[in-house]
Amino acid sequence: MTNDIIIAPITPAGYAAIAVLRLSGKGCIELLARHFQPAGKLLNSPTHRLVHGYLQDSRGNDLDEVLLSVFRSPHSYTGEDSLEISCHGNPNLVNRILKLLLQSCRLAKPGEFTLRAYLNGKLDLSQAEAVNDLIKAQASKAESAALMQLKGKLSEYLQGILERITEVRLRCELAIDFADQDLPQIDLVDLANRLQGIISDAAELASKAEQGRIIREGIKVCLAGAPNAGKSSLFNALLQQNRAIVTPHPGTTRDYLEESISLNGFPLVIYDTAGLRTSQDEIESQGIAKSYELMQEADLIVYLKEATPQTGELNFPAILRESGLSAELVSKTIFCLSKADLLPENTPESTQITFCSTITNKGLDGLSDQILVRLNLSDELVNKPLITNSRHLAALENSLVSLRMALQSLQDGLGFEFTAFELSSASAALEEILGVISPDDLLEQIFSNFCIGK
Ligand SMILES: Nc1nc2c(ncn2[C@@H]2O[C@H](COP(=O)(O)OP(=O)(O)OP(=O)(O)O)[C@@H](O)[C@H]2O)c(=O)[nH]1
Ligand SMILES: [Mg+2]
Repeated sequence: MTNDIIIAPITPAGYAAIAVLRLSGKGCIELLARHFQPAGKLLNSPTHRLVHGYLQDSRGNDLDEVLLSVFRSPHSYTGEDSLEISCHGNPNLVNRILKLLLQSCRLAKPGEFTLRAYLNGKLDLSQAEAVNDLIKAQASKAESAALMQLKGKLSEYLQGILERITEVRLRCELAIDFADQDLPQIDLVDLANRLQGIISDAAELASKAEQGRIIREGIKVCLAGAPNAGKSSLFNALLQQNRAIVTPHPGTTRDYLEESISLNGFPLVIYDTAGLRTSQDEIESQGIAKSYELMQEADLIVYLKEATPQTGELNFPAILRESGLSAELVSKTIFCLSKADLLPENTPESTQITFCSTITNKGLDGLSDQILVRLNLSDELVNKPLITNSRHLAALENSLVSLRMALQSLQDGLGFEFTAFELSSASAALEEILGVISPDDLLEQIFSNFCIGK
């Protein structure tokens, strides 16, 4: 059933000043009025009003003094009649109210309020997904990206592309319909230019999707290097907290550590790992195997090479060789000379290796900047529509394939039927992002990741 009355607490469980329960579905206002004094005030309330009164149990005893927010269809989050009950934030009280009302309605499933908002046309699918992203965002840039999507900026941008595709398709269809009539020739160059423009805009959007993905999911940065290189010290410095054990004994860190920070508003997940060496110790060996797994999965590796007072002129090829990293790992690695405070004053810096010291803090800001630069994470990234979700990227890429085929068919003179067909496929793929038509199992998959009450 998609229009029965559902209820859920929408504030976290626990003691607080206020707790809020949300009810939605046709008849929910009348349902609550049966347990509310003064009932008439609620029944006659227009939309977007607060109604003060008392909730009563089935024997007419007062349960709590509450404030009801009334939303009448279609002016509500779900598009249906809805109510929010603000009661006192005692979890036992919340349970009693919930139990009472559950006699005449049912508990909402995760994301069910937002699913209804989508089904009632209040949000498109990408906006509905943004609601969940916003709730789960781990840093301000992730919040901005989600909010931008929730406000419909991505949808508007995609709608614009969809309109341009439709325009080209209609021209092709016109050419098909009037092929045997004496109409002015279709301007092929203009058509190809239009298509090329659409392709480059769609490709530009797709090219930022990797940054979008890591902003949404958290950017995995793995600190690696030989034992004693200073990984745990750097980990603590980035966290600004003494989280990891630091000792002069090589092999201190065995199990890896994982912590989240916000770097310039970008959500980073940093891993401190066991130092890389050949070890006979079973526990340490397992830790080292984990270090390699984490390096593989990371979006970026910071490889530390320890400086000593004897470090003379830097030999980058030798450091690279000594690291033993594969070419694949090297391509996502920042090499960093740690303990730079031990170097003689005038040691020249290198373009291939950043210097840092957790004793003097020299180079730490530079390293942070370099992390963002290497991942192409600029402040402007979240000021424009951004694809952050792999479902969206897959659909956009499918659309791009069809758009490129459409252009090819036009250039090869295969006939406007082919071009029009590819353009229809390109539109259908983009519409999947907005959820113009969405199969139930996709909706189930998306909304089951939401929390109850949203
Ligand atoms: N002079 C100097 N010493 C440092 C610096 N960073 C770390 N150290 C010292 O180097 C030693 C090893 O530091 P850790 O941070 O534990 O090194 P690690 O890479 O985590 O070592 P493992 O966990 O054993 O792999 C400690 O005695 C630290 O105090 C630095 O910037 N300058
Ligand atoms: Mg360590």
